[in-house]
Amino acid sequence: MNNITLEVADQIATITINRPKSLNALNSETLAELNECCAEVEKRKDVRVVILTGSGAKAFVAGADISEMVNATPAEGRAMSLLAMEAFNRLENMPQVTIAAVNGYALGGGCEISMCCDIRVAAENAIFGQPECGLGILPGFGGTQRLARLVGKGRAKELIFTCDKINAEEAYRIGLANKVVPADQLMDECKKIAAKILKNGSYAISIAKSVINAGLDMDLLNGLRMEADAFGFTFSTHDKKEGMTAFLEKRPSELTDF
Ligand code: DAK
Repeated sequence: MNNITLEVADQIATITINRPKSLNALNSETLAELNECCAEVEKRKDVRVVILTGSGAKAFVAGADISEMVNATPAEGRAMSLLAMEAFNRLENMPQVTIAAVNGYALGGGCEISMCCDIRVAAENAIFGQPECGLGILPGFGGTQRLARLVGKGRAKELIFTCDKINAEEAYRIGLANKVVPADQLMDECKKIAAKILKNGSYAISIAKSVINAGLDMDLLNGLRMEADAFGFTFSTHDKKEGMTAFLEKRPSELTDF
């Protein structure tokens, strides 16, 4: 792969978007590679948490690649959209927990890709924004939908209509970032969060993730019914028996399902 690197250690996969000269802008090749990389990682049982980041000290992802889009035809735009949709949906629905380590600019498609992750940890120098309306387009990698679901309709509209860029603290205040840390502590902090997640049942977490994601598109009653079905299902797992038995026997549990 030319634009994506993958490292796996201690059950954590780190996926790095690696085009620092273009501030990690997403061109078609990068989107295709990201899709391929996520497809590989989602099958790996030795990976339980994924950290997504950008290379260099300046940018997470500065958006879709404007130099590729400037002369694209509607058909090329559509092809790019389908490619991105596949990659972004795959990232959002991986069985593993995904953490975006936002190490600088997260603009346009960069903000949108961070929102496909389960958790966003921002470095103090992170800048978020949806500047598409200033380019004569609108957020097209899910920004109009995912941003509104994360921060509410009013704030999403304000960000999209004004094209304001907001810093990490503001992103934290409105619920776009889960946490803000000094830049040099970003990866350590993500790994600390990963370590907490790894102590818990990965299979139960993956089912909880799927129920949360699907439930956000349902009415409450149907979401609760889905939760009840999934909850019942966990009573069939090794981890449920082990987790509860270990508690009653006052010993640490060994949760191994995934
Ligand atoms: N695309 C291509 N190149 C980019 C880029 C981008 N998004 N962002 C930065 N670069 C390149 C710059 O052109 C420059 O290249 P050289 O001139 O060195 O060759 C290099 O990265 C360094 O950038 P700057 O010189 O501009 O660095 P500064 O520190 O001065 O400014 C900045 C940093 C992040 C504020 C600035 O680069 C910037 O404003 N970048 C553009 C941010 C932006 O507007 N992002 C949103 C892109 S639109 C679609 C769905 C969705 C989308 C597209 C299609 N379909 C459904 C088909 C999404 C669209 C977007 O994300």
